[in-house]
Amino acid sequence: SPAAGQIKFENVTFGFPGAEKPVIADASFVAEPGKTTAIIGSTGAGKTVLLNLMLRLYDPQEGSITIDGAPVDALTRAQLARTVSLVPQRPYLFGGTIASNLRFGRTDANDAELWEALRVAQGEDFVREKELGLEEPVSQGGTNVSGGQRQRLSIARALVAKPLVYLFDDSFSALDVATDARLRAALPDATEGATTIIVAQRVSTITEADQILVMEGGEIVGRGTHDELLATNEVYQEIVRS
Ligand code: DGT
Ligand code: MG
Repeated sequence: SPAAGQIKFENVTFGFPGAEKPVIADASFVAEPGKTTAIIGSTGAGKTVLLNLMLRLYDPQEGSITIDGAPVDALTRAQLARTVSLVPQRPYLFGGTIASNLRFGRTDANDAELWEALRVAQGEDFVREKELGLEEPVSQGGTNVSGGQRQRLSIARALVAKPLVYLFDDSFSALDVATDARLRAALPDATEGATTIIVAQRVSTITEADQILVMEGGEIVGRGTHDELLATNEVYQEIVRS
């Protein structure tokens, strides 16, 4: 079957060398193309490590991770980078211009595509205000760009790449609630057909997700829709109350 971007974890266990307790313990789930899978859980629960495992920043000690049935460790890192775009929890910009940063994942994207990605990522206005627009210089690390702007450029960069799989690691919690809402309203059209995985802190970011995974201490302790988890899962109820 053609590449679609289905991600499957089967009994994945991962621990850092020397640590006595695994950081991810026996995790199994499927994230389907065209659907949004959300991951929520307290700090240190293992959400970032789970996303990083998909990109093979580390490899699990046990279990398997596949994309469309193919083990991720059978893909080259270049193939993986074309298939999966991660918006990291701490976005990184390199020295260059706004345009070169946005084209990181797909060098042949034209300016109209960059503007469209910026529109979705709620970054269009601040780039238009720059004297040189898309050609505005960015210093290494993005130190001449505010944290919120870095976040939006990082989201736009992922959109420009048009991958099969989007991983958003806590990409929306630094945005104010109104911007978060506008971005998420624009996102489904922009990512249509892709597999979307969103790590979130705010429940309001993920209430519409097709599937929510609740993580605690490296384990997936609940899964379902918002309404299902609200009715049945104590950890989720606690997150909603807090
Ligand atoms: P967050 O971002 O604060 O909401 O927390 P999570 O859920 O993203 O947590 P995560 O995946 O960064 O960390 C899970 C656990 O793994 C936590 O106990 C810290 C530990 N850990 C993370 N990165 C490393 C690392 O590079 N080396 C070691 N030894 N431990 C790490
Ligand atoms: Mg994290």
